Amino acid sequence: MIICDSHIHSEFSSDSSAPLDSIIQKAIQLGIPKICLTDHHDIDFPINPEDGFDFQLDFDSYFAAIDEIRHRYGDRIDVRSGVELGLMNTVAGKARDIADKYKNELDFIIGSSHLVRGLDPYYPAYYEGRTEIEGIRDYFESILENVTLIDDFDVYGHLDYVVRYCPSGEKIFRMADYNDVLEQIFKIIIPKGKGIEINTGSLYKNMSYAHPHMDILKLYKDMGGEIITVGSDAHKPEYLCYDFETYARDALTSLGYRYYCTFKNRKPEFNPL
Ligand code: HSO
Ligand code: ZN
Ligand code: ZN
Ligand code: ZN
Repeated sequence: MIICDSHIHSEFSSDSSAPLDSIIQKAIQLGIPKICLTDHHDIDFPINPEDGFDFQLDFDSYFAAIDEIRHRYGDRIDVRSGVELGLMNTVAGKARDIADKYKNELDFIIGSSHLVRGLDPYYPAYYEGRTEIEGIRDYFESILENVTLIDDFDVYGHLDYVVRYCPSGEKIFRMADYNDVLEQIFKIIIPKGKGIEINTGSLYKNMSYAHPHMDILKLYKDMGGEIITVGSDAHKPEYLCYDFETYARDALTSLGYRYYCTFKNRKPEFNPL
């Protein structure tokens, strides 16, 4: 059984209104002994007037709330504190500052791409003036730049997130179109000891597979990668551990993975699948 959800959002994220308490109560009800909270902090995020979300985390209030939760529920669940750090090639210094400043508080950092050169693939303008394949390729190329410049993350989040918002949907994705750039990404992150995640968030949205595509998970493994975390990307308690046993475990074991990781003090722990 997968006993930890390592990608969760609460009301400390702009795009969630789930009280921390409701998430922890749900986790206890599901019977998982540990959980890692990963609220959003997107460095240099341009506020979108459509929703007003700024994706800035108030770290001090967040850590204080986690402390309080640990006092309340610490005898029933191990609550870890993480962050989903939105990365771009222009924010290397700021990412380093955050990881340094909170080195005693942060158990885990997911590095994610929510923006490519300031553009959010969530909005259709991302594809203006180019094909979908070019837009997807640009997403992976920007990840390659990020992982070349930035070390302040433990796993890279939802590697093919861009596919989720593609106008023609997941059927546009063909591994052969991006194999070279994905290989370059893994050539950089694997020797650095960095992982990737399997993110089941797409499964309760509009996709038939979790992030990233099985071919990408396979490539990471074939190239020697061993660090995989499992997260639901839930922004509401009801999605905690979504499809972990019915999808994620089988997907990983079918590729030959025998362990998944959880993180404490920025160090991986290997748990049998
Ligand atoms: N970053 C969000 C998606 C989003 N982008 C909402 C803009 N608004 C995924 O957690
Ligand atoms: Zn979000
Ligand atoms: Zn994300
Ligand atoms: Zn997330």
